[in-house]
Amino acid sequence: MLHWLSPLLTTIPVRAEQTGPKHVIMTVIDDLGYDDLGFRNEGQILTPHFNRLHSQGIDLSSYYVQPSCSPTRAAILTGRKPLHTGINFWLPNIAAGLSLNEVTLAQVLNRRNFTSHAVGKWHLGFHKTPYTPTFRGFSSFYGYYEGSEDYYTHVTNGGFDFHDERAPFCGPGCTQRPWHLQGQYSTNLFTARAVEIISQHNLSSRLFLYLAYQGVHAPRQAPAAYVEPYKKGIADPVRRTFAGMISALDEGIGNVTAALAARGMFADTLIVVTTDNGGPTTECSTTGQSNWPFRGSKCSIYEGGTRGTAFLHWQGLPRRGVTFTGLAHAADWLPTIVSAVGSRLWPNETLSLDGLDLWDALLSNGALEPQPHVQLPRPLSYLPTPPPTFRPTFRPAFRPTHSARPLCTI
Ligand SMILES: *[C@@H]1O[C@H](CO)[C@@H](O)[C@H](O)[C@H]1NC(C)=O
Ligand SMILES: *[C@@H]1O[C@H](CO)[C@@H](O)[C@H](O)[C@H]1NC(C)=O
Ligand SMILES: *[C@@H]1O[C@H](CO)[C@@H](O)[C@H](O)[C@H]1NC(C)=O
Ligand SMILES: CC(=O)N[C@H]1CO[C@H](CO)[C@@H](O)[C@@H]1O
Repeated sequence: MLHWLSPLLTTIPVRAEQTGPKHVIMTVIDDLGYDDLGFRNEGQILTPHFNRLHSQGIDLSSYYVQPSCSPTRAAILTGRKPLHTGINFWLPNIAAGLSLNEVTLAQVLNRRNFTSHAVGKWHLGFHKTPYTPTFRGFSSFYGYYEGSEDYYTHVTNGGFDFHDERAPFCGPGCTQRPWHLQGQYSTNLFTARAVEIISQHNLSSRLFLYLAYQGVHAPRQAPAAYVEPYKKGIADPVRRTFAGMISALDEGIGNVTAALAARGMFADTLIVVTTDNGGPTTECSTTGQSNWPFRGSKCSIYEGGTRGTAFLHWQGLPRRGVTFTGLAHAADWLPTIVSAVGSRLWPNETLSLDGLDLWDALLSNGALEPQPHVQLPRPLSYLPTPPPTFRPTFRPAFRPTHSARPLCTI
């Protein structure tokens, strides 16, 4: 796929009138409920690092997601809603994934001098190697292909699902299975990898890090040290362990921001934090989430399932510590981020988008309207669309060692 894009590498103009963030970190928290970070629940759960970014960033108070994970992840990465991606529900362990005709945010940013890495959960298909992250624009992947697993053994339904892929198009002969990491908590592992990516990033390109944490999806597991501070404050043992899972994530985001600062990248980085769906409470397997004040749960289309927590931080924001009350959806991130980094989409560069470019609306706190993604005025006649009959030439890298029966990994 690199071949048909290479003529573009030097031809994407930057919007001269605006200097946006240079790097982008998209942090996706799995199954985060609306009421689960400290700034929402009056400090019941201690999240100093999230709180600091939130208090100096922009809160999206009317932000919507799909009621389960794969559809939202597809929307974030393509700018398109389930009606168009065809990903309407979480993907069980079947021969399906995000269509190879879709163009991902990583692929879009790579044409604009970015190097993209993915860490954590994928859950957009793996039955054939070309559906896996390093074939979708990411130069590395460190995480799991399916929807959930044990945080320590990295086993789901009897199969070890942990892949360490350190090159683009990393198929057989390249993908590693890090068995030696069994026993280590995934929030620590994924944080360490994110910190490594930031520390090793060659600053002659821009960094896009898709950091899709496993936390706080079921199963309910947290190292004791993170749960300890809640012994007195939270009586319910379910919510207490859950709070520990959140605290681990908070420490992780603290480490990530510290790594950015150490590289001198923090001021130049747009950090987005989003859930993938509302917290599972009354439907699907709960880990201890709360969606207060909204009714409903993950797997329902009430606000509790679809109105998510999201905020963004960048030091260059003209207004910080504000709330954007306009409607926003996970599909808006792709055009919004392209705009934020000072670029525009070419005609036909992606399949037609559902998402809107919110960047000017966010910067003006709603004074300006969201825009359909603004295309460059001049069609690029030499930009081919992705070949519709792209045929994988690789054999699947990942052969599940367990049976192919559908997983309950909603
Ligand atoms: C954050 O960094 C500290 C110091 O390196 C480390 O001990 C801790 O485990 C890290 N936290 C996470 C969640 O990875
Ligand atoms: C960073 O990338 C540039 C351009 O590709 C290259 O010239 C340079 O050697 C790289 N630096 C390091 C430290 O790898
Ligand atoms: C990529 O960005 C770096 C740093 O901003 C710059 O030096 C380099 O020329 C850029 N490369 C391209 C191909 O735009
Ligand atoms: C394949 C495809 O979507 N082609 C479209 C590219 O954009 C032009 C307009 O710029 C449309 O007319 C084509 O249909």
